[in-house]
Amino acid sequence: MSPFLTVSAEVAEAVREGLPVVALESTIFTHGLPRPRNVEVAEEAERIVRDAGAVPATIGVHRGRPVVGLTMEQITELAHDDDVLKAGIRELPLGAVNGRNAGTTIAATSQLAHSAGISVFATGGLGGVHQGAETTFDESADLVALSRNPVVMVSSGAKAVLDVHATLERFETLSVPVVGYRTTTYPGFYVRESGFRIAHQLDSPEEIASVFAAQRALEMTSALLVANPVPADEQLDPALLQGVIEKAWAAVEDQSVEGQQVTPFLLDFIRRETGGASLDANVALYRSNVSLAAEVAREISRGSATSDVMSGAAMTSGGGTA
Ligand code: PSU
Ligand code: MN
Repeated sequence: MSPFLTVSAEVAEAVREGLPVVALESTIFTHGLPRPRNVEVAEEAERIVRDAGAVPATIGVHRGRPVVGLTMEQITELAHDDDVLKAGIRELPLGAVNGRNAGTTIAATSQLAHSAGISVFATGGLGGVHQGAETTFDESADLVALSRNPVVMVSSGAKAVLDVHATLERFETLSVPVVGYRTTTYPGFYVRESGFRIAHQLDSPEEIASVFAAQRALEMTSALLVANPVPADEQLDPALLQGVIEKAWAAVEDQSVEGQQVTPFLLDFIRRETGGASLDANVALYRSNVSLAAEVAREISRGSATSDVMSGAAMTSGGGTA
């Protein structure tokens, strides 16, 4: 075991045996959701994965050390730590000196998941290009990380506060495939539709697993982004959302919020402005993403078991031409 990365025994064994594993991030509960709902959601996400027959791997930094497969105790500690940091990839090595707890962003989580051999990851909404990025240069490190870490990434689109059009353009530049799950409209995080179309639709966990297998066989380093809209009856009122987002950005300007604080500030502002309705939508879409991710992980696991059998068969028949 490395002193700089811990992989829990359960996760390490599941990966070794090719069992289905789903990675879960921690910034969503350290910075994205308020207490006490944050711990409940983190716990529920693990339960959804287990009930679907897969192994959850919640990823975060515990007392300076990146951990793949946090225990419930460690999750609770991070969720209640008033001084918890937000760790993108570049913050990960600093734990070796500061010894602090940190929630890992999608960028950092995807990197750690891939290092641990996990190929499916569920989250709420992706980071991306911020409004006004042409002058602030504020683009989430999630973008580059998703071009480098081959995982199936299930989300409900880019977070509503972002410049979604620019974010989709970046995914194209970075050669990151984006597919809609049973839709050709890119989802809008709290709402089902962002107003932007995507070219490709997949309709089942089997199809997602097949595309991912092809992507790996073609030696692509990027993630496969599966965009899964929030369930229809749980979306936020789209008319309400637009006005609130504008107010949220005005507040960022007014209060000179910068850097890593921007995203958590916006999410919290919207939660207060919508009287908690955005939080309910966020939790609902997260549940639905976790459950789809677990199905995809099972499919990938089944597929790799079958291909092992098939290549074994090909070998015993002398790699015959039949
Ligand atoms: N999705 C959510 N809530 C969150 C986030 C995503 O539903 O809190 C977090 C993710 O960890 C994502 C991060 O990686 O916000 C993006 O932050 P930034 O824009 O600073 O890169
Ligand atoms: Mn940023």
